[in-house]
Amino acid sequence: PRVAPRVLSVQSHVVHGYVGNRAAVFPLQLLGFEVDVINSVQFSCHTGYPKLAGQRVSGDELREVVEGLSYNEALDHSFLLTGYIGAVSFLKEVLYLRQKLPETCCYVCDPVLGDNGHLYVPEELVAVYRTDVLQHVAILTPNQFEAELLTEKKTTNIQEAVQACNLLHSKGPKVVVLTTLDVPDATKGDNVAMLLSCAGQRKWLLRVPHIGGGPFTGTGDLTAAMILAWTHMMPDELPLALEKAAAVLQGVLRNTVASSSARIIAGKRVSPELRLVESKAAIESPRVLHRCELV
Ligand code: PLP
Ligand code: PXL
Repeated sequence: PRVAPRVLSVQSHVVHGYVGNRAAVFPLQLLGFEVDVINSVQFSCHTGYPKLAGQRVSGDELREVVEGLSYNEALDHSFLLTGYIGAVSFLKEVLYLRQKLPETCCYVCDPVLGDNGHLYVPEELVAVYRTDVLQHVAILTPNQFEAELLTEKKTTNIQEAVQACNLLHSKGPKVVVLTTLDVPDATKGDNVAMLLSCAGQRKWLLRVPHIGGGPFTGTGDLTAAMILAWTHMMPDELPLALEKAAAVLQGVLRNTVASSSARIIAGKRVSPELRLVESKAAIESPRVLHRCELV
């Protein structure tokens, strides 16, 4: 039997709902990955709910866990996956962890900084990603706003997005996926666009219909996990891997809006949680309805 690829996932834990590790771990396991899990926070719910409650893990506490894994010879993963990280001290310890993992370990980094022009981490994290993290990353999955922050350039059309990817490649990552590209020549109406870029190659644009009822939370985390999974399963067909990853998202979101809608909690609108468990089939066997095109 083939040995399952091993992923070390460092992300948020929420008790209720599906963001961070709660959005990434179950789908990766369904697809046959052995997932070890480090929780960077434990919150009751994601930050879009009216009350934020729970604990954050400090950089020192992360190091303690890493030293334990190292001593116990448990740092043998083929993938490191990181998502939302809220403090520079924690991000620096992630780099220490990276350095303790095998050199061949593929670092898949979702540089969670913000969305739609709005930062949701301290601003000093941006420079740390740019100068210290990118050089260690194999696969980078920024949304458009994160790519703009990392490149210090605005993106207003597909051509500028292509240039942003090339600039990001020059800092380390061999594969860059812009997980959102909200420019008119890419979306062409009410669609969601993504751009796949392998260093030195032509880019692929994927356009899928926008599914209303959101904005959803956890979609970026699920997207990064599915890009890890499908690029691993089809390394010679990366456009198809992106199509599969996007098809998972579309299947999950269709199931989500079919069975739930936004609620008002303590006067605040909260979008429905991703219906991951009910979407088992869509995760295992995504139906590709939309294909990439070369740009
Ligand atoms: N990712 C993909 C592939 C989508 O199709 C969608 C919505 O259609 C989203 C993410 C989430 O979009 P939003 O949360 O902005 O509504
Ligand atoms: O989906 C990113 C994310 C990660 N972790 C926590 C969050 C969110 C989004 O709201 O609240 C704790």
